[in-house]
Amino acid sequence: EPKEKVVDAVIDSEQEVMNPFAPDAASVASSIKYHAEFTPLFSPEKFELPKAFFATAQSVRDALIMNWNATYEYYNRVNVKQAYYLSMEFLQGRALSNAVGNLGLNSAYGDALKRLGFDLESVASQEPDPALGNGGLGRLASCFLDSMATLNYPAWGYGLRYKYGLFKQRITKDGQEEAAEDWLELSNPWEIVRNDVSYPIKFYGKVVFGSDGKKRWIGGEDIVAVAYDVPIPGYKTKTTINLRLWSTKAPSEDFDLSSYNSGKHTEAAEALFNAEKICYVLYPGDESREGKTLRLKQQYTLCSASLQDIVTRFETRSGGNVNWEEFPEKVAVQMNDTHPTLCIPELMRILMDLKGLSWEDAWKITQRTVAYTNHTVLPEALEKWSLELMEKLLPRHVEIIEKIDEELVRTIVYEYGTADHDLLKEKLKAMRILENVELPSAFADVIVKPEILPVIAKDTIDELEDAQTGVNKEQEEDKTAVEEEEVIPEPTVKPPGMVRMANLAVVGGHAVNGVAEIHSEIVKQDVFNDFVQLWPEKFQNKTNGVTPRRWIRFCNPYLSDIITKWIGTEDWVLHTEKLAELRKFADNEDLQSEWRAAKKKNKLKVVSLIKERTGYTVSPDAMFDIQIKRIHEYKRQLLNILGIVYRYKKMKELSASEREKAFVPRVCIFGGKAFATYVQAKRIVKFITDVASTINHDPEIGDLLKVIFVPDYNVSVAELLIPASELSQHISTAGMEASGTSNMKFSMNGCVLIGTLDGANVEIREEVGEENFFLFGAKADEIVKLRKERAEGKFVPDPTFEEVKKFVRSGVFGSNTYDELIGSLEGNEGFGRADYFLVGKDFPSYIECQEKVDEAYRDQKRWTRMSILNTAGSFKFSSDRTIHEYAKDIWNIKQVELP
Ligand code: B1N
Repeated sequence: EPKEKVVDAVIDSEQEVMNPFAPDAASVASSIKYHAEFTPLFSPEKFELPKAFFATAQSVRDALIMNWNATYEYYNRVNVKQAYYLSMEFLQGRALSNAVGNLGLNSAYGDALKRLGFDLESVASQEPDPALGNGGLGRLASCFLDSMATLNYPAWGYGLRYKYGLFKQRITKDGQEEAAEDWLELSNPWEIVRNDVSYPIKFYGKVVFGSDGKKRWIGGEDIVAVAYDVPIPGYKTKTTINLRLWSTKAPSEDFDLSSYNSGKHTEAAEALFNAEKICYVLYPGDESREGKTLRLKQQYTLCSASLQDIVTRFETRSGGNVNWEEFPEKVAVQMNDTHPTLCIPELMRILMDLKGLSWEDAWKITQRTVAYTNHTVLPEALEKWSLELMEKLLPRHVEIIEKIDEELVRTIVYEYGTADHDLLKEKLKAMRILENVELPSAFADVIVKPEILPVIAKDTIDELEDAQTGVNKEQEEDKTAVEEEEVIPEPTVKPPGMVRMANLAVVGGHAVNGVAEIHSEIVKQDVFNDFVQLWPEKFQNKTNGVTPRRWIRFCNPYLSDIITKWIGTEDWVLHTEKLAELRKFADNEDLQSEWRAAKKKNKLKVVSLIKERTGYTVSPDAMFDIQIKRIHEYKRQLLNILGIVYRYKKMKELSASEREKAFVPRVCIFGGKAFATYVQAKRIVKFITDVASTINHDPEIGDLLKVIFVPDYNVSVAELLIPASELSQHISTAGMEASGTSNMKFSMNGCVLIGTLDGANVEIREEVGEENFFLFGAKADEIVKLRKERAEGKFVPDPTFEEVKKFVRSGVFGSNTYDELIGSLEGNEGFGRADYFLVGKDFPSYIECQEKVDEAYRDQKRWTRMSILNTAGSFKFSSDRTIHEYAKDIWNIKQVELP
């Protein structure tokens, strides 16, 4: 540690301005003052917290730019193979503390700010939390960037610079309300606009033949994508990688000056708005036709701008002699879910139409370059685009997709032959990229004997139509019977042609991976089973991970100090397997009491947060029981809140002294946003807040039970809640949560999990030991059978479940009887599928499991041991491990340390 010089905080030499990040407090203070004065965003007369934040960030950014430049220059010089992570979402969270921590400048910045009359923590909390993502998928992308930089992997992220991030959530008496999240309002100190890095993006138009006989796409609408770079520092390394976010604008000539001068102001600016609106909001609602077009434009903008940039970099680094075959030796493109799947036809188009390669060569290169990560098996989340819409917006890409589909059909016919029609039909139905589209006529001549082609084609189309309209064979037969009697006219509407993005991603890439072992198995055995039979070698598992920097070291300094003290080194931040050394101290009384004290300090911070955000006062001595994630029926916040209601009912049945003996005091905390148009999810939010206001105001209950819904859950809130958690809930219907990543963060922070055998829970339980995990509920392989029984009315609900529903309906939580919510658990008329998520089925085992939780918590020694063993056993879930696996098994890139 450099000794501090006591100097007046003024800019006293040229040297300090030029070198504002020398790690001593004096020069840091000068640098902050310099930025407050010379790169101002506020007026000069006052120096208050917001200004302190921006000046501090600008000062840190100087260091990041220097390291960014050095990193980029070196990668250029040695022409390394680079990986590119394309994602529609990056959920970065605040950057200041993370950057200062990664650079190892905590004490320098802390001291410097003290001299200027501030403290680092309050300065850091001024930063808006950029929410360019919805949940786990976006946060995973951000954890990956941290690991790539930390491990010195030459890798970049590519995304979109949304003007408005995920909406701000307000909780009112009517439930959730959404407001725009204007995170750029005061400008973003971390981004660097690259005015020299921009690419044309086209939409609509038509395909023509050029004079060379090659196809060309003439766009009907032209916009420009401009690069904004966000430097991503690694921990204790000079390597600083890049998150390049695209922003869209109209070409400057598109402003119609003559319309403007003639008073038509809105018309004059129409083209500008049309281009800029592409990057206005993250995931705009896609119910309307407009919404859909916009989302597709966003996806294409990301793919086209990024690939143009990547191709340009490849050409530049190749010097005068470009050898396209080497492209996959220099470039790996990872598609974060199917959202960037247009990368496949876009790279094909660039290589063929612009670089003159043949289909065969372009296809080989594309396949070797791209890979696809699947993040969900929920059928409604598997992306499909209307062929008609896509044809209008991207005519050349649709030609390419049709050709890929045709080649796939050829492969399928070749593989399965034409002898077994049923098998062939089934395969075509499951595997084709195009849905509800006739078989390409071309393949008839090559593969299939002409006389049987029409048979296959017609039957296949019939089946596809059935699948689209959801009519199954038995219903079909029923209908025919009715038709014979009543002569109902044949429906004439043909189901619309669709492009199945996941099938395209599987066919066009060289690797497909799931995000936890159980999920990857479901992907192989179920969702993409037909493709596995063709190309088993493509399919892999890459269990997710989270960065231990943000998710332990920086968010939980109290626990970090204890870990470092007992392990004897801080190396665990980079080598999490060292956390396992804590195991041998799990029963040590000194460690145990330090461990509990740290938890208590973190809980006290949350007590203040809750007071500030909700007005409720909660006791730091109660167990903190937390469920924070997007609100979704499959995640079963409803199971949690019904469990709480049941607990409340039981409490009310006892006398005060019995109550205190029977129950461990709990603060049950929820956080999460519901998609704005997801009605059932919003009802769940409303129900939780109603239950909260009844219980929290019940004087008989007091500190024995409190229910808190923390509004506007985001990364910063998670950074406070997770370190304070003692029990956390990961209770999805088995088989539905691909992985989950907060489960990993909780476990790392010494929180014990209650959960089903789903996603990464399975592996967490294996690692921390089954006695340190509260397991309940049906298993993934039982779900289909259970749902069938449920639908056939064979399910006999447990009395506890009937009891809790009756209690809710009795009006304890206000006049509302929650007919839609409770009805959905029973499959009543108009309330949808009968308890599709099996809340009723799992309810008794959940309640029983929660009783075991209480019992374990009463014995604080046992509980603390479980807590320590969670941290100790969580080391596998560092995103460093995940990134090493991607680098080795999919990207084939090497770590490159800067000289
Ligand atoms: O991805 C996470 C997993 O840990 C979660 O289990 C999984 O639910 C999440 C469409 C998604 N899957 N799919 C999405 C996000 C945005 C969108 O527009 C789908 N998110 C997940 C990381 O692997």
